[in-house]
Amino acid sequence: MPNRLPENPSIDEPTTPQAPLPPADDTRAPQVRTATGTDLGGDQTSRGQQGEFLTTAQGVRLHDTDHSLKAGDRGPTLLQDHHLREKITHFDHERIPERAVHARGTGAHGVFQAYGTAEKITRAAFLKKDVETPVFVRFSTVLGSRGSADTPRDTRGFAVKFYTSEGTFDFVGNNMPVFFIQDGIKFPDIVHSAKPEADREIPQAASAHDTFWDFVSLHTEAQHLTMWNMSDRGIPLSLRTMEGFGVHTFRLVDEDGKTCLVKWHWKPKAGVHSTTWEEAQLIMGKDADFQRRDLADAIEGGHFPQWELGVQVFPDTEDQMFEGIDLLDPTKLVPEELAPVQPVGLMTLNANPTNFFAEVEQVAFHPGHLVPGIDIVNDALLQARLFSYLDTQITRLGGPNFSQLPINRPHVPVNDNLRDGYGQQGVHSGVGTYRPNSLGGGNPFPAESTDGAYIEVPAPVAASTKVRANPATFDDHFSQPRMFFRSMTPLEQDHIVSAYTFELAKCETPAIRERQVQCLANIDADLCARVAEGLGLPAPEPTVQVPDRDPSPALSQIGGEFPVDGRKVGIVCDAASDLAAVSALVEAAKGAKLVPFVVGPHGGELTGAAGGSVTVDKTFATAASIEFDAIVLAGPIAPAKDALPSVDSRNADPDASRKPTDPRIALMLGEAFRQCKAIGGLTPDALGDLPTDAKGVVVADAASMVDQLVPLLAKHRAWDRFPTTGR
Ligand code: HDD
Repeated sequence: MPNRLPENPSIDEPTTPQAPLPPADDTRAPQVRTATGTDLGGDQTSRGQQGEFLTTAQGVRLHDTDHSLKAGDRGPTLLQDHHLREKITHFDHERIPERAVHARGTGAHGVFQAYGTAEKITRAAFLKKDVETPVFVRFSTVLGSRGSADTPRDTRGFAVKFYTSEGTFDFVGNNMPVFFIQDGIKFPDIVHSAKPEADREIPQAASAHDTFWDFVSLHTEAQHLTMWNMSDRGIPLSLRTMEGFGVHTFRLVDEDGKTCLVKWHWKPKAGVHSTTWEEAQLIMGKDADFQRRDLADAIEGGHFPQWELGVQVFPDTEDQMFEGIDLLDPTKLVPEELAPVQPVGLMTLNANPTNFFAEVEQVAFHPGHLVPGIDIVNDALLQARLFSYLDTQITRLGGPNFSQLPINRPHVPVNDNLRDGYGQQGVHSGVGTYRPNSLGGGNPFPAESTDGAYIEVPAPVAASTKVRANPATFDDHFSQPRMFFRSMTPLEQDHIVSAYTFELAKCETPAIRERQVQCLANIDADLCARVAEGLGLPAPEPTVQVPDRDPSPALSQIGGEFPVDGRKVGIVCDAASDLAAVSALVEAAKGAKLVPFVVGPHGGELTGAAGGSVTVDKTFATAASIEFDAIVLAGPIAPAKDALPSVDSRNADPDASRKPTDPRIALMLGEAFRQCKAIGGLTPDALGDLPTDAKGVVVADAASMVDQLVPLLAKHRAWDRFPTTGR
């Protein structure tokens, strides 16, 4: 938690006026600029909170904000109480419309440092060697409303605002490299189908319902992204463990005007990790803010999340095809085996928002916010997006001047002829608000390429006829979902089978289930047969000929070892545990950059029966398996007096008090075991009946426990605990 209190705070309400506290170290956003890019100086909260006294919005000091003005202390409230009306009226208007999609999200500030490797393909200044550019990132789910949980099965938004020296560049991507539709005109259709159903507005933040599967089974170009959603990519563990993709192909242009085509990738340094579906559902019940909290805690704890930005580069050919893949088709990816991702820079998130509404809620991204050196292609999905974002933001942010909001202000001088409108913050001087003019001395002047002007690449436009149609190269809807499924490990395939079976079993209309099973038959016979079996349906024959593509092992997220910075370890103990060993383990975990949490039977200080003491971070009542990447039992854990009796046979054991029979701890341990998390015991009997020879279970003393846990955490989970779990 950020330190929100002064040193040695009194528990009583302060009586002496004090200046407002500055933001905590991890919540210092970049400095506020005016609409013309001038640095306002000072702290970004300074305009919101100044001086030590409470005032009205007009700056008049207030004597009382706790009582409305009444005709006698038992009398009616007087209409003349302006402070009452100002306070309530402002409150009544505090909420703005949530985003039509991506309403649920969180954000952080950071910095992007370029390696210089992209200099040969783009003139973009922020990609030149060692240039550092401030960024603001917003991660989001797509379907849920603003107050929905963080961990539903869904695509995640991955939007990055680069405040570059040439103006703002927005990367508005997702954690999946493909999209549901090939043309933006279908966006309202996919969103209407996936959002809660129109009659009862259920289910919230879930695709497991009739209208979604009705649409994707009829509109088969959606099958590829649907496959990604049904895979582990649809349930990321943390925002820190997600990849990001620009989805569309973009055109880069170098200093000499030479162009190439690219696809953007963000690769998390922490690796790509997901929850299991059981875990995701537990999290939704126990901590709706799980990923928001995880990101903020990691930044506050100094475990700054990092992603490398990379590009797949393709020649800018006339047909814009690469290895038989149409680069204008956003439902297709290019396997990394065919075009490796080349790193061009590193992003580090290092500061939490100071004010969630001002920054995360009001930030406005737009895929058309481009800088010199980056241009677009004729992808019909992207072209519709170029219209949609500005349009929606005018409603959401109450008028056309939202680029003047602190979080949206460019970090370079702005000199436009845009004037007036709701929410105008600038006090523009002069009358020459048009071009050409002589009354303003001709200002502002158009810039040349040599002045850093953005000039569209003069790409040829094929002479053609007006049509509402897709090219024939967009027709194949099944070869890439097939490639994706066949690129997965057996474990990941199990997860996909379970996800389809779960989601389709939730559909109430049999014809929709059957139609989707037919789509699966076109993708892969084994996948189809297994899902059909789970649904109690026959597995149909394919109806279309689908070309086979080589599998792309890079699509699998199982395997590899990653840094363990910021991974969380719960250390469960009670007064009967060796608390000196617990303290030693806490220090050793911190030394390995892990985040230890002592879990004890009650809050405050825990004193050991044999001496020693530790501060409890979470209690048996509040801690849950989902909060930890690894759990260590210090043993012995006695049954809690207030806990429900366990059905576990160990209760009959006369030595039960020496084993972790507290039902809450038994539940936590059982879940962690099923979720293939690393589990440790500081003594041989600390784990009770848990099989200590199972994969990813270690018994070690405090001195060597961390050395044993780190390699397990580096692999994320001991997936080999259950050879094929189907979980
Ligand atoms: Fe979109 C928000 C990503 C297609 C219309 N989109 C939004 C956000 C992300 C994306 C990350 C949240 C930005 C934030 O945090 O504020 N959208 C994508 C990607 C797409 C995509 C990767 C396909 C490749 N979107 C897309 C289409 C349309 C939209 C085809 C409409 C034609 N998207 C919107 C929107 C949103 C939005 C309705 C809602 C809030 C906002 O824009 O500002 O305009």
